[in-house]
Amino acid sequence: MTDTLARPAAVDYAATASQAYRAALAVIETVEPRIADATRAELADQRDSLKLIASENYASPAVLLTMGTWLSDKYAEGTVGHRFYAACQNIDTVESIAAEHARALFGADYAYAQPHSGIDANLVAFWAILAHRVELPELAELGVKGVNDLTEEQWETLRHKFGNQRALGMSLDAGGHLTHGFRPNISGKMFHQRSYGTDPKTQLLDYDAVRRTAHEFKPLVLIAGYSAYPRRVNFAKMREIADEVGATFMVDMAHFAGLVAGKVFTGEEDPVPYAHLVTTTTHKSLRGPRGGMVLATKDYAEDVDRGCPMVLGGPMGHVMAAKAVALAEARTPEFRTYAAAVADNAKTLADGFLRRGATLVTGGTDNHLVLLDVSGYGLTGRQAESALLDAGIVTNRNAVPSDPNGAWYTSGVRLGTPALTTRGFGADEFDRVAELAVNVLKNTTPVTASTGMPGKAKYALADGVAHATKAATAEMLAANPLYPGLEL
Ligand code: DSN
Repeated sequence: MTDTLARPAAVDYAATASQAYRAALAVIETVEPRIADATRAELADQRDSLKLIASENYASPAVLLTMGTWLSDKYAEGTVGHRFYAACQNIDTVESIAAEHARALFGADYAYAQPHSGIDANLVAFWAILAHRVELPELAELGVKGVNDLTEEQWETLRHKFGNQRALGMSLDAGGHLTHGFRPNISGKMFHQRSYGTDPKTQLLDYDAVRRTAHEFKPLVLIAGYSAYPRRVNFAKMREIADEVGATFMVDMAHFAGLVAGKVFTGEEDPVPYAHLVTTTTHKSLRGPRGGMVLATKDYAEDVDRGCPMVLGGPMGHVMAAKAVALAEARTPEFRTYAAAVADNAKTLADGFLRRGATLVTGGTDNHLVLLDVSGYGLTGRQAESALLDAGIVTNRNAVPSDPNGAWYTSGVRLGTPALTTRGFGADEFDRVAELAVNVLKNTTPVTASTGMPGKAKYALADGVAHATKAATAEMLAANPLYPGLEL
């Protein structure tokens, strides 16, 4: 593990964390031993697993320990200094420190640390945009102060406008995210959505095509950001397009927030100077606690602050505290080294696949993930995901552009480097991961099921491959322990 246990402080970090966890588990055990057991089992499983899920990571013991306190017990709906409950002074302190670190780390005008997840962060941003762009100007034009002052006729007009807002985001099969206006998420009901894909030949973002669609569709919101696009985005170009059509520019940087924080994405690849609003989760490449956050320009700050109680339940003081600790960690030189290694390792992983004849969407990567097109092995993404898992390699299936197998079976497998880089994996290990994964895929054959979906659901992995792969990964995992020195 790279840096999260190494502290030149007076305390022995690993030994103290071990004591803390042992004590916590002993206390939990007195009430519900099965929960203590499951907690221990999860650590053992994570230690033994080759985690290549691009959206997962390992938060430091400092971050994790921060979540286990009585800050959880306080209701604090509202914002710092303006709460709907009394006695919120310590939650005010915690939320202010989290926001202070976020503003400094990302160079943002405003930071809102309350969202409980990425979906929540996006909802806060969407409502902020609607409030900012639609409600207030429209109400002023109608000469009324609030929604309750509207006549039935005025309300009808406004209601239709609210129901017909347009959002333009990246298509799911190109790597976009459900919360960017797609039907299974509430954003698909709040907005009329159109998506921009990628160039059919290069599979890269085609800014001219985005521009053409934006001019034709005239969205209220232009959304950039992805969960399965293995490349960087030029946010200056996207902002230019948003400005041309009068759209608010929103970036969901959940996947690559750690690369922005670690200054791997700078200049036009850093969304913060270009977007009106930037949303993120805090637990992916940023390596914090599970949660979300919104960064905004001054213009949108007041609207973002309406997040709770507009769409969020009471803020979680213990998680905001952990966000503050994680953001403090992300401001260290060690985190920059980590972020650079995440991107370098992804390149090594991609090169390892390409050298062994695999097909990668866009032909490579320049962020933290690679998207492997497994159709060349005669497999669906689902078969490949399952075979890799049988061999101890944890990935997730993912659609590729214009995927003939749809979003359930898919033709792709997504792999990311943030988690294993935290464990200390470097170039040698990631090249070996590519070698092992290719070997598994080459030794997997699709099997036609007797009922339903022929050839899509079943697979067979050649004898001995799973065992040999697990043995090889076990060696790498043992050499790069998760939370070294942490003993329960
Ligand atoms: N679930 C996250 C991912 O895996 O990319 C995004 O929401």
